[in-house]
Amino acid sequence: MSYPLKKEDLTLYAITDRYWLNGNKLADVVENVLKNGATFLQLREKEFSHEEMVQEAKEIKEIAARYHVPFVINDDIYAAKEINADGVHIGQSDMEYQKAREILGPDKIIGVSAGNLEQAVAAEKAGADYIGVGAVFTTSTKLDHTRITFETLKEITSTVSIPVVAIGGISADNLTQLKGTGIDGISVISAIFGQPDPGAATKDLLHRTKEMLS
Ligand code: TZP
Ligand code: MG
Repeated sequence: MSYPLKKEDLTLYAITDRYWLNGNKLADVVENVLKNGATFLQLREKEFSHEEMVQEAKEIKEIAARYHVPFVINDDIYAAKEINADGVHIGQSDMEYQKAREILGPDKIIGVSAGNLEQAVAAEKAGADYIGVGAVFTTSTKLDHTRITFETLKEITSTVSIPVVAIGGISADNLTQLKGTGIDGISVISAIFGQPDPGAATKDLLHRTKEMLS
């Protein structure tokens, strides 16, 4: 993987979503979010063609590099390869992981989503650098999500040794409920990008997350 990835890099993992842009430019919002302390960045644009992804990712990559924040692309392994991103975040299937590793090589970050213990263990065994586990709360950002209990989350964090980030419906108001689950960080879309001031929201979340993790 490129860095190597440290658990602290995953403290506050921001995932983009242009749904919330409100006429603002993604690059500007991302810069504001990184300036205010997000520790990891994923470009997730489900509606983008490969070409659009490449174009947007090039600009975002430059910004992330300036803030020394690891930058991964959701799903589009070839876009990640093409722009030399720090890595990708993919679904949990073993095949997808193997393909991503083959294309990106040993030095890139590959994050994998896991919705249960079995998937988490499989992802670690395959070689994933971290896993995203959720949804820990209900969320309207991803309507087809399935919830995971805190019990299962704890089971996962105590079983795998790679870093674990929780995802799904996490907000400034509910994140303290994750205390003691053994996670290494939180991963959010709407709690940052859906806020009137994404920079201020980032700063506040970072503070609260550090407190929750301590
Ligand atoms: N995967 C599981 S829940 C989710 C994803 C991508 C959505 C997270 O978005 P939000 O707004 O932080 O709930
Ligand atoms: Mg996916």
